Amino acid sequence: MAGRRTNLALLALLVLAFVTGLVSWLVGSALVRWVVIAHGIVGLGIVVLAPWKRTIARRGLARRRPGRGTAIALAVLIVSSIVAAIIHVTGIVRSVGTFSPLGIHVATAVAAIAVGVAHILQRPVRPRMTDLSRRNLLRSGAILGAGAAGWLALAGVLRATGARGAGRRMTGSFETGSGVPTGMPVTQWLHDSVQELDPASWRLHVLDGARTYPVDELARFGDTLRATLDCTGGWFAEQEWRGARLDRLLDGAVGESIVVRSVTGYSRRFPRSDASALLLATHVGGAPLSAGHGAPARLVAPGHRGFWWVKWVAAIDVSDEPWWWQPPFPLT
Ligand code: HEM
Ligand code: HEM
Ligand SMILES: Nc1nc2c(c(=O)[nH]1)N[C@H]1C(S)=C(S)[C@@H](COP(=O)(O)O)O[C@H]1N2
Ligand SMILES: [Mo]
Repeated sequence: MAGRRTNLALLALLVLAFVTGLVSWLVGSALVRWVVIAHGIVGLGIVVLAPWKRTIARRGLARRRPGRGTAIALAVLIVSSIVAAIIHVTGIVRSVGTFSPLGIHVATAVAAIAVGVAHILQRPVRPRMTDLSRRNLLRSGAILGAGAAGWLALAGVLRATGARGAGRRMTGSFETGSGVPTGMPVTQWLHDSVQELDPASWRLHVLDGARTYPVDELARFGDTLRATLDCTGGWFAEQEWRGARLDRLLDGAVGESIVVRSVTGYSRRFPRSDASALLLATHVGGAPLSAGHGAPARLVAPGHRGFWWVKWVAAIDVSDEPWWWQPPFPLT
């Protein structure tokens, strides 16, 4: 049955799209380029299968039975997600009210995975050993090949038309306010709110408060770093940051990981050996940080997506837990 194989291929592509999408937020190194490209190819592979799935859906819809609503909801979510993704990629529309095409893409994709599980439970497909035949593997290769052709065609059209989307970073983010800190969006991960802290009374607590620093003392370290803040919301900015390197603040402290905690409770954990690459910034672009961007001090974590760049830092400690002993994404 061609329908069965199409459904199984869709399942594989959906899982791969979901995984590569999430991994593209977790990888900070240059490897992210390949993850993002793989994500695009897999996602467009789903579009390639659309004509076959349309036939299956039409046949299925003709037989009214329970599970129909789930199937239709899934179709609406997947189509919305892919349309939003392509709008994001072109850069033609950057916001729809308070939403961004990328935000809509990810939200509908996450919802589609949940509804997709229900759809598969209501319309089960039993895999067979022969699904892994040479012939079917070649067919899978052809789907990915068509997805790759689609990806190249889209990239070519963007370049030829000079669309904004052609000039994005390897993560897919758009340049916004490089060298102009006031031009950077103020972004919170989930529901933190901007903290207005009094720099005169604020203190950084290091190593369980064994060392405390007022903001001007941190600024006097004078360590500078050019680094790119790249938010998973789809924008990035390169700035000149100034403050104190963590290897200087943590000099002599022994442990597996460094925990950087915000006054809001938001925190991230890094390998102890990363200290010299991390900066606790008090200044950006030659001026003190604004409240929105994390004053009196915020972390600068080159090679990590924005959600690692803890704002309104309260404390920096070392711990015996390994750095990966934390949720992959912040939970607040
Ligand atoms: C892009 C994701 C998918 C969308 C948008 C989608 C949508 C639909 C729709 C609209 C129908 C017809 C409604 C009905 O049967 O009542 C349907 C039927 C069906 N779907 Fe999906 N589906 C998707 C993925 C999958 C996957 C991954 C599987 C299984 C691995 C699957 C298995 C089936 C089966 C077995 C039917 C019934 C076909 C028939 O009875 O003729 N679908 N799907
Ligand atoms: C059902 C799952 C998903 C599908 C079918 C899907 C599909 C797509 C498609 C077709 C594109 C356009 C690719 C291109 O032309 O370059 C895209 C882009 C993108 N998706 Fe997804 N996606 C899914 C889930 C996710 C998730 C869970 C995330 C993040 C957590 C994500 C993040 C992104 C990003 C950042 C882009 C822009 C990449 C670029 O700039 O090329 N996606 N997605
Ligand atoms: N305390 C705290 N720090 C945080 C966040 C947050 O929600 N709370 N959001 C992070 C995210 S997702 C990003 S992209 C950057 C954004 O920095 P900006 O607002 O200075 O542009 O801050 C990070 N630091
Ligand atoms: Mo972010």
